[in-house]
Amino acid sequence: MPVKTNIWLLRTSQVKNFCNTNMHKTIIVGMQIGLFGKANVGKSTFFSAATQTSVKIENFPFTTIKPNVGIAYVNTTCACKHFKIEHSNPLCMSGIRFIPVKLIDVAGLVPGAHEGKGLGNQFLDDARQAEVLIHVVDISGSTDIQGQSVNVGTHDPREDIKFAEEEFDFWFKQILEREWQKLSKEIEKTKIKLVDGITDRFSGLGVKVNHVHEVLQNLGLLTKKPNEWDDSDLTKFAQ
Ligand SMILES: Nc1nc2c(ncn2[C@@H]2O[C@H](COP(=O)(O)OP(=O)(O)OP(=O)(O)O)[C@@H](O)[C@H]2O)c(=O)[nH]1
Ligand SMILES: [Mg+2]
Repeated sequence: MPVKTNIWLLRTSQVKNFCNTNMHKTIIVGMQIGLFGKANVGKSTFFSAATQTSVKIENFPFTTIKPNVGIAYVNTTCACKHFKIEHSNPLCMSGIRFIPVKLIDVAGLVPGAHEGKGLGNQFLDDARQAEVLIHVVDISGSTDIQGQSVNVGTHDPREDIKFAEEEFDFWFKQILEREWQKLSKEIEKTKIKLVDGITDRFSGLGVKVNHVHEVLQNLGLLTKKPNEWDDSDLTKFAQ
């Protein structure tokens, strides 16, 4: 499952000039980053700023329904500085390397999304290929738990962090539950290792073998037969 983390994308006028050329269209994009969080907190605003594209932004929940996908550039010091060499890579400007990443801005969440509230959480499928998720939070507390505008500082943003992460876990658990019986039978029949069976089955979600191994080990589930897993095993694994 994707790693939950906070990262910041840097933007400069140089990137803007670069994006105005056609060069970026031929660039191979490595990492995919998903933007998720409560409805109406500024996901699309961040997406628009980071990708320099114009998307729909409004001050009410569920403005975004279909995902916005674009390219943003993370900047870092280029290796040419360290090795003191000259080169003509268009992604390097004066020793600053602009690394293209694919950014995916999905619809917002509200509590109970896994039960179909708001737009539900199926759209997290759109972000399933992301290796990193940026959780966008309205830290000013000016949107209530449903994403409606309220006075600044009247809502505790910690509640948003908690529920959105829980909804993400519910989403992953629902996928696990859907596939678990089939996976159990397959593992029983083919005698493949649990860690390999899970990794193969959920590779479409960006699941990596080392992540699966680490989680199973930490939970003491490495040797437990999948058909003996109970609901709490699935919940802990999803988290
Ligand atoms: N004050 C302030 N307003 C912001 C900021 N970022 C976004 N907004 C405003 O918040 C409102 C919602 O912004 P969006 O970017 O549409 O939010 P979203 O999370 O994509 O919303 P949904 O797609 O509906 O989930 C808009 O009125 C934005 O102008 C910010 O950093 N500060
Ligand atoms: Mg949006």
